[in-house]
Amino acid sequence: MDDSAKFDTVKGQGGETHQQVHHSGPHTPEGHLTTNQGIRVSDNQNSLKSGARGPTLLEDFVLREKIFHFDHERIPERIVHARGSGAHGYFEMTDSLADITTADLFQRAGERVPVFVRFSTVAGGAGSVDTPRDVRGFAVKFYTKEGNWDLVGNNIPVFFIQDAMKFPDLVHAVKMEADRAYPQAGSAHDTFWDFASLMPETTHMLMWAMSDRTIPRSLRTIEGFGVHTFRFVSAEGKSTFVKFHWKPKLGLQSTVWDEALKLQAADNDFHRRDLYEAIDSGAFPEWELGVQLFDQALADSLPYDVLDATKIIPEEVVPLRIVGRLVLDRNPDNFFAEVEQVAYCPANIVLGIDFTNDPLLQGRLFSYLDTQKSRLGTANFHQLPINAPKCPMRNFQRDGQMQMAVPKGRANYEPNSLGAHGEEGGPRECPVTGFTSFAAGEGKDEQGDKLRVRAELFADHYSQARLFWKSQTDAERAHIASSFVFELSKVGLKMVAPRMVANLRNVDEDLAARVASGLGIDLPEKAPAARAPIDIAPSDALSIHKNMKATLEGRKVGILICKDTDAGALKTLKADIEAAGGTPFIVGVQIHGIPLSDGTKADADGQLLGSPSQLFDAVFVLLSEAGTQRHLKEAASIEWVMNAFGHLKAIGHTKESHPLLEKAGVVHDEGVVLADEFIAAACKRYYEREPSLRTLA
Ligand code: HDE
Repeated sequence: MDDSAKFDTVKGQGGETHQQVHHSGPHTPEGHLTTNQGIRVSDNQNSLKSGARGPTLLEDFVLREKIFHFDHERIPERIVHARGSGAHGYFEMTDSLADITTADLFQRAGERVPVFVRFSTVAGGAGSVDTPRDVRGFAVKFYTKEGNWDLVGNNIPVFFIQDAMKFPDLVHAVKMEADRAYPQAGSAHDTFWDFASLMPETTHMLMWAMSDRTIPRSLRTIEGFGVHTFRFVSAEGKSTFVKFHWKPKLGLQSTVWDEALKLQAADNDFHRRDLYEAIDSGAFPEWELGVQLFDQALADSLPYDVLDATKIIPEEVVPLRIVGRLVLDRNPDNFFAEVEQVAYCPANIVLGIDFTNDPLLQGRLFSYLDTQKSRLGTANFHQLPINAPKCPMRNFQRDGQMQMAVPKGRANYEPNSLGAHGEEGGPRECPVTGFTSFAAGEGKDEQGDKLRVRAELFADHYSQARLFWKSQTDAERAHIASSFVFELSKVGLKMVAPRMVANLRNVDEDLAARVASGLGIDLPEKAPAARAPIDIAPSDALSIHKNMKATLEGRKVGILICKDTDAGALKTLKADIEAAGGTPFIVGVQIHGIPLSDGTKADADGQLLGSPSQLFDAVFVLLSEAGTQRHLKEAASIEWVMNAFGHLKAIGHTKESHPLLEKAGVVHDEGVVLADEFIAAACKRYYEREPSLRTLA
């Protein structure tokens, strides 16, 4: 039904005017607007006044309530990971782990568990852009039949620091600087690199952060990692260590740095929109869940510590076992109620899963519950629909601000004998099915005197940074070295860049030399290493380029058309893109009624100025001869083509469009093709083009 409203100004009896509204919407009692007390509202346009031009009356409870509620709409944003997007979906077990864990969700292959997932950037505020260079959060709440399990991970398998004690320092250093309140949402500034260069344990994570992992093309093309080592516990009480990995069905795909920068101007909500539109169109994002399973003997045999969150276990050492899939198939109904109020907590675990002594994880077990109280204002935040478990929940906790539940009876303590007197005595603990913690402590140094120390192998800060570097392709190495140069070039404190390069010499001499030369500084002396790095065999899983998929599925193709674009060619191109699983997006100088070659008219999906080519995975220039002449004088069209080329994308074109490509500086290579080769070409990016386009370190 058309619910549109029309405003009219009408004269009252005394000659005064009223702003009146005529609704064509429903006039059923359910359709009536009310106050929060359920009082029907007669006029939602005008406040109550004493006379048409007289003072507004304090007694106007309708106005006061409306403004009062509005004044309190905001809640504190998350201290980190404030900018995020979320979706509902399900996790489906495909390979039972019943022999390894009693966790209910891992028992029966084929069974589904509802989930809510929130992706985020780390450093920026809630209103910041989606595409800065930053780690992405990947938090999953599983509403299992035996309680909620939150796997609160990131898209990088390691972390900057080893001990929770350093987290506030790390976050203060990376967020906008304390006195000037900039830069927003980026690590390329003094305080971050000052801290990082003084903390060699950050080096491994810095390698990942400077790689294209932190400038993903889409949230649908990132991996996710639980980061810490957790435990599975079997029915016999046996513990197996586990690391969790999410692998995207679409493969990995990142942008290039110049593209990420330009995306910040083109679309602040690039990732949020991409996720929403994919789900809305039925192209449901999907990941596989892989687990690395190992025992204490294997952990003891490794040259690094499995309790150290700055270390991975290469998949070549402990292979991934794929046990399930995650599908996101429903957008939130309300962003605030769901995405903003969802309260993840790594301490939310279920029977069959347990923690380890990772000192970073242990700190997180306190922090998340604590922060929710300050964000959501009450200890009863678990009652919000997005946070409440979908299985029975009962205990003797009572009262508190915003208590929504209405517990019945006298029994709010235990033990009690009220049940015996014909009253409801309330729930009781169950030693058989209740959560029991793994007795733990079987690893070296896992028990002993109270000490403020770190375990011995934590002191190796460089071996895995080196492993990461060695596992990259040449193109990826050039991006990593260039990112170090970009970020350190933004640092004003003179001692920081040499200190950082001195650390990098422990990772790889070539990397350090390239960064020093890119910065134009002398190679500093190598920093002393707390523990001499060792060589570890490279791992293909660490490279983005070795894990990309040549596909158009889930990708967007921009098609630039003009007044007399060939109608048949446009139709075929759109159909071919759709058949390959991609989304065509027509771009025109004007958006409505563009006359095509056969006299029919087309509408564009976006106007040229608002639809620069960084929004697309590949582009097609579908111009006529006359159209090309007009576009040669259109700066936005020249940039459209030039940036598509510079961002290493496939460019399809008509023969007639050729002069525009020339003017944009396009050099013909494998990715610059006519219509018949376009679909195959559009499935990938052309990284080999890059050295001829820009100076890389
Ligand atoms: Fe977090 N982290 N974190 N973190 N983190 C928060 O919790 C914290 C860490 C991660 O979408 C906060 O609800 C400490 C590692 C994600 O809502 C806060 C330490 C990893 C999210 C907090 C860490 C993460 C958060 C802020 C070191 C990857 C967003 C608001 C001891 C495994 C969740 C909130 C969402 C959010 C604390 C380290 C991931 C302040 C103290 C390691 C994905 O509680």
